[in-house]
Amino acid sequence: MADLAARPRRLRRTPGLRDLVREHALRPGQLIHPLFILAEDGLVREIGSLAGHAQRSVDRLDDEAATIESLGLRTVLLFGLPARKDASGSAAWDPAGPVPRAIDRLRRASPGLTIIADVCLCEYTTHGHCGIPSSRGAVDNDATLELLARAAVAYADAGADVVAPSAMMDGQVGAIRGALDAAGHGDVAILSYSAKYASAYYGPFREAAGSAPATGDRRGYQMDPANAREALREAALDVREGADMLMVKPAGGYLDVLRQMRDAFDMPIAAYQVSGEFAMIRAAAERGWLDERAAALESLTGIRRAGADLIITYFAKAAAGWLRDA
Ligand code: PB1
Repeated sequence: MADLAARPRRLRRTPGLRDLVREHALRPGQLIHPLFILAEDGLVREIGSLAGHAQRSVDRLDDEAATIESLGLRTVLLFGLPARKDASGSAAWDPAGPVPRAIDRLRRASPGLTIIADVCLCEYTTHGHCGIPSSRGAVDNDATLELLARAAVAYADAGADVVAPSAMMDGQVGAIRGALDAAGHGDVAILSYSAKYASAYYGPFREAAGSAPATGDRRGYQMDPANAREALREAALDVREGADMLMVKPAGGYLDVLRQMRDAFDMPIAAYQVSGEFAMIRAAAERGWLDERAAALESLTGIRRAGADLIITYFAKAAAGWLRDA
């Protein structure tokens, strides 16, 4: 045998040694499960592009909530699918809308769940943009702030623990913080989508939520995938405006950004493994090209290793089951 002082393979020799020195682990409690909430009653509609996920009516949430909790998941992220849309996205702040009603139902069915409500207009607008159009056709940043704040207050009024502004409007965190505090919701936290990129990986979500922009794209407000320094600037602004948690989205293609944000900020950082990231692994597995469990857990471990405290993922239920059975 060669006389080597260092043999890193000594600590890979057995499963026990590998477990002993493993540097990062996933916990179900760190995983956040997205839910799509229908305004209409009595429906569960499977989402073809997001296998295993469905659009659910409020009155069809109890069993899903029980399953989520039985798997050791503790947090859900709600997206509303209104019965009607308009140019201002007014269903977003309707107290009888899908998200406030879902918050109320989940609060009663599963009081132990942490409920995060996404705050954006794209699911609620006829044009599909995350804000309202200006006279010049771009999204009117400052006019949108007041509407986002109105929606956030509606979700806080319904009992949300956290609101998550995903519209990528400048000043959205400050506007929402101010509105929540003025409405007596100083204890409702803000998870800001700080570094949200104009990504090509959102397609399955847009199909699930009917939220694709009817014209143009989101490059006038979401970040350029080529930019990393800018993400730190966005995060610093969100911290200054009152964000309680930060986020990088998507995750897999942005682990460098996640690591830089982790190293720069001490607060909780979430990463969003988006619909396209999920669909890629799921589709390859369906074709027998990848082992879904191994590939999904490897992708989530990489996101955790890069610095995410919380991971929003469409694999949350599956991963919780795999981790339990590991
Ligand atoms: O899983 C996903 O693809 C998330 C998509 C994300 C939800 N917050 C948005 C992406 C987009 O359509 O631009 C919706 C924007 N508010």
